[in-house]
Amino acid sequence: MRATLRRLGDVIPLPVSVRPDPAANFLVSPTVSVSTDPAAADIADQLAELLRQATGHPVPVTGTGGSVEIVLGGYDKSEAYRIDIAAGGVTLRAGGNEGLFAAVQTLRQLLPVAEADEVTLPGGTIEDEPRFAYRGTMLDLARHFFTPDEIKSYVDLIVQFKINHLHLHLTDDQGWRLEIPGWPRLTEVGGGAGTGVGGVGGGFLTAAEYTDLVAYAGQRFVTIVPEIDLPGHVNAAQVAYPELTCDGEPVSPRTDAEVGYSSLCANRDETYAFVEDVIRTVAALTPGPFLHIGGDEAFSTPPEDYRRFLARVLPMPGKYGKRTVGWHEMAAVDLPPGAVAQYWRIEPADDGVARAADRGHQVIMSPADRSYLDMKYDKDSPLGLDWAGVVGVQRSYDWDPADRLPGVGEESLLGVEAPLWSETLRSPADIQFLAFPRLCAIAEIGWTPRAARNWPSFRERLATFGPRWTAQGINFHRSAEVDWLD
Ligand code: IFG
Repeated sequence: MRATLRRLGDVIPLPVSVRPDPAANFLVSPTVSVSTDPAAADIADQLAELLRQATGHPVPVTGTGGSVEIVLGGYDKSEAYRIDIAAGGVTLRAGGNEGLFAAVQTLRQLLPVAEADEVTLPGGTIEDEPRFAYRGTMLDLARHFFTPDEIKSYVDLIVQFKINHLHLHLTDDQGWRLEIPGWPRLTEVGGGAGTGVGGVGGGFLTAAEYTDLVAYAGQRFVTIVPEIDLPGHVNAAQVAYPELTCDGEPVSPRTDAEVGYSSLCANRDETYAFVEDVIRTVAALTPGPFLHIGGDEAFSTPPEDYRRFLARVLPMPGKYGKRTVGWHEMAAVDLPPGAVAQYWRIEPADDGVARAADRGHQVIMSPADRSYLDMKYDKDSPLGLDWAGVVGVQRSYDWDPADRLPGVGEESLLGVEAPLWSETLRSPADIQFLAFPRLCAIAEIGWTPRAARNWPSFRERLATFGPRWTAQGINFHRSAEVDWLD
C-alpha cells in the first residue's frame, strides 16, 4: 500500500520555519542508509529503526555517505535543529544529540507509522527551536499507581510531541509511591494493594525502579521532576507513621477523592527529620535539577504553621543540590533562590506569583481551566473531573501562558505543564483518552512561536494524526472539534 505523502508542515508542534520544495521529494529507496557522526550513533540507530518500520528496508547505519546524513555542529541552542529533504538525500543537523532527537521526532511525523510501499518524504527545509525550555506533563501515581512499563509507554508517547519534562506526583492522601530507606512503612503500608482511589491502583516504585525510569526518560531527553506533596496531602504517610500527626493518634487509610483534610505538624521536630530524610533520598535518586515539594491545598494547616513549615522546608532541596519547585500557594512566603512556582488555579490573578516573578523567580504555567488533562472534554466525557469546567481541545489550545497572570510575562515563564491527575484513571488507555489530543495543544504552546500559532492550523494538522494514532493503537479522544482524517 502506497503511503500518503505527508505535507512538510503536518508536524506538531509546528516548527519555527517550514519551507516546502515539492520538486525535492525524497523517495526512500531500498538502498537507503543512515550515516552519522559517531557521537550521534544512538540517534542514528533510532532514526534507522523508524525508517525500517516505515519501509521494511534494511537501512544500515554507516560512518559516511548515507542517503540520510546526521551532522553534529553549527547550532549552539541545545534543542535547535535543521532538516533538509531533497531528491538526493536528507540531512539532519543540530548542535548536540538533544537537538538531533527533536529532529528525529519531527522526521518520524513525516513517515508512515506502519510499513508501506514507496515511502516518500516531502521535499524542503525545516528550521526549528523551542519557545520554552520546560514543556511538561504530570502523571499522578498517588491516586492510581502505574507500573514502570506503563510510565515508560507514556514517555514514548509524549516525546513524539517534544514534551521534555515528566513530573511524577509520588505521594498523596491515598498512597505513597516511592520507597524511602529508613521509612519502610511509607510503601509497605502506603503503597500496598488497594491504596488508590476506589480501593484499586495500589503499588509503588522501588528505588531501583525509579532509577531505571529516570534513566529511560533521560535517554529520551525527558527530565523527571519528582513531587513529594507537603505539608498537606499526607494522609498515607500518617497512616504509616502516626507520629507524623500532631496528636500521635493513628489515622485511617483513605480511598476517596476528597482533598485538604490532612497536614503534617509544623511544630514538631519529628516532622522536619522525616521531611529531610525524604528530600535527601529523592534528591540523591534524581539527576534532574528540580525537586517538587507540593504545597497545595494545605487547608488543614493553620496559615502561621504553613508559613513556618515552608520557611524550614523550602530551602531543603537546595541543600541537596536541587531547585525547589512547588504549587503556587508556596509563593505566600519568600522563596529560596532558583525556586519555581507552578501556577495551577483558575483565578484571573495571583499576588504571590506576581510578587515571586517580580523578584526574579520563574513560573511554570498550568492553569486548570486550560491545561489540566483530567478535566472532562465535555459534559459527556466518561472520565475526568469538571471542578475547573470542561476543557475541550480548542480551549486547551487557544490561550497563551504569557497572558495568563498579570505580572507574569514571557521573561518569567520557565514553560508550561499539563498535569494529569488520576482520580478517575484506571488504565493506560484512560491516560491516552485524556491526554490525546490535548497534550499536543500544550506541547505546541510550549514549543511554537506565539505568532505562528492558530487554532485553524492546529486543528487541520491534528486531523492528520487520527489515522496514525489508530494505527499505533492509541486510545485518543476523537473530539468532534476536529475533522479527523480516516
Ligand atoms: N487539585 C489538587 C490535586 C487534584 C486536582 C484534580 C492541585 C495542585 C485538584 N491539587 O491540582 O490533588 O485533586 O483536578
